[in-house]
Amino acid sequence: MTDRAAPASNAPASRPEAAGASLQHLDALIIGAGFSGMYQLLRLRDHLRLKALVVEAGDGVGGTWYWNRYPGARCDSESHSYSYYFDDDLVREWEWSERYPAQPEILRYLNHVADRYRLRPDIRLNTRVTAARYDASSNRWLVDTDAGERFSVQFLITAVGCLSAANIPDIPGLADFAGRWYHTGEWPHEGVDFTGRRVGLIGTGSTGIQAAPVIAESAAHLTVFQRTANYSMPAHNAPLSEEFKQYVREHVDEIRKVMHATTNGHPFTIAERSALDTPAEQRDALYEAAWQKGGLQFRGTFKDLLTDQAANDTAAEFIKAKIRQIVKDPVKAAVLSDIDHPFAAKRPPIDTDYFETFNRDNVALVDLRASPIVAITPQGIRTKDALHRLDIIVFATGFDALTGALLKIEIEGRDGITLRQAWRAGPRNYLGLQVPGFPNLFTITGPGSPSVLCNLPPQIEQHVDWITACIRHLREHGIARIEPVDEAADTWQREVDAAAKATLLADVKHSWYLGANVPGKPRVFMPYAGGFGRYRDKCEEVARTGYAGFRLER
Ligand code: N01
Repeated sequence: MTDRAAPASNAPASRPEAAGASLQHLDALIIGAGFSGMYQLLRLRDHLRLKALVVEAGDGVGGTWYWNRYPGARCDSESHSYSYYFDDDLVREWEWSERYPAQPEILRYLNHVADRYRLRPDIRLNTRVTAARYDASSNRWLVDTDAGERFSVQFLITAVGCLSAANIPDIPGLADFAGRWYHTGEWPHEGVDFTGRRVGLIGTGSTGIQAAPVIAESAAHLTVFQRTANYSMPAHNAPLSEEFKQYVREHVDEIRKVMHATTNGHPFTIAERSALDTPAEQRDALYEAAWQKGGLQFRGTFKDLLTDQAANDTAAEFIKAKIRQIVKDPVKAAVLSDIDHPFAAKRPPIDTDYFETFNRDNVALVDLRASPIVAITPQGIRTKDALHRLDIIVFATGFDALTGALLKIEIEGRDGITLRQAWRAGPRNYLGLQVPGFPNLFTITGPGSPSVLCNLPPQIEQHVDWITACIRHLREHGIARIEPVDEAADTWQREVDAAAKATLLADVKHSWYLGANVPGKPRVFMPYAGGFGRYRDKCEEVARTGYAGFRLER
């Protein structure tokens, strides 16, 4: 199937000249031109023939991959699965060069998609949505942008990404720092030259672990500030062989089916065997094989790694032993392997020479648990025990995940209730797709959906397809408004909680899955941990039964 026969653009052709310009009427407005916004545009415009527009703050498409240009930025999902699968021709014609695609290649891919499906005329760049208010009398959303434009739309769809609102810690003295500082998620497009510089890197999540080895290569000196030690497995990234590329071209349907059925939307399954029922020697051999293979597949070695602490301990001990083996300095090795959470209960990073980097003469490690940051001074970072002199500080401190980007927009629903007020105690919605009190607002990969626990492109496609089918249903049945009922949202919230509690994920108190990385954020486990396959089934059942749990009004 191909979507190439797109109609000509049907959105307002150009930006009205002045602020305060007249209201522009559309069927749907989509916020964000990343993986989700672009696919949603394609579906609404070319399949439902709606008048739809994407509004995007950046000056290019790509979303998260437009902004995250930090050194070493690379996807942890394998390239052949970090792709759209809605069009077999697209899968077959695009050739990824490496097992894990680097940021520039992903951005090229997304630009290719924008061109191939002629999406650009219906994407308004350099424009940020600032506010959206639901007007009950007209059943329209009134959407304001920072360019002074106002849109009136029936459907408002957020495609703002789960990890797009940068979390910059409020450390006293940052404004006085004499050097330069950057957050990895808002990286300068011209790059940063570390040559001859003393660099401080705060954060050892997936991003910090990718960035450290690359920064260390060009910087005069790198100090890694670690608050929480982390597991990481080697990526074993490499160019893709011609045989593998051919395999992908010939197995598109099979790969898609595996991704749709598995817990995390990856193209590999979780083994049926239990870690505890496997003799220790055999177990270690299986871990070793998974370590040599590399990547997130390590999680799939045994079925009980995320549900049984004792099973998890076997994987944790294996990885900690690897860290101690790789890192030569016993003090650094002890700090790096002093990990206090179960393996994969926080998002496990994968790396290229992360632990090896600490064997370099120009790399130091600061244990912030032992010596916390007190302040940033003009000269650098002062911890309880020392002043670390720096020219550049890199914040690899993550994101206000899942809710941050949504709450940056002033969204006001029915009866004047804002999303911020509705979510004061944490996000509450139905299926991660719709919020009670906010009719005709859809949140692609919102909290309450598998989202960040999943390889994102398949989860995005599933959400976009569901939203598209839902809007088609509304139109075909003369329904003007859809909104979840409170009971459905409450029941779903309980399911999200129960799914998390059935795993070890909910026990990690310092996890951003719980909002713990952002001071003052409600501590609520946000993504749905029941598995992508189960979640898909649930969404399909809801649609099949005439959108049970939603109120549909003419
Ligand atoms: O962010 P993180 P990330 N003082 O929140 C530390 C995706 N991603 O950008 O654990 C000192 O995981 C914080 O410490 P702690 C992927 O889903 C995808 O690395 O909170 N330290 C932690 O070490 C990933 O999971 C790809 O105690 C502070 C680090 O900063 C997600 O993005 C590639 C601090 C933040 O780690 C987020 O990863 C890269 C403070 N005040 C990332 N505040 C792909 O492949 C925070 N930290 C698609």
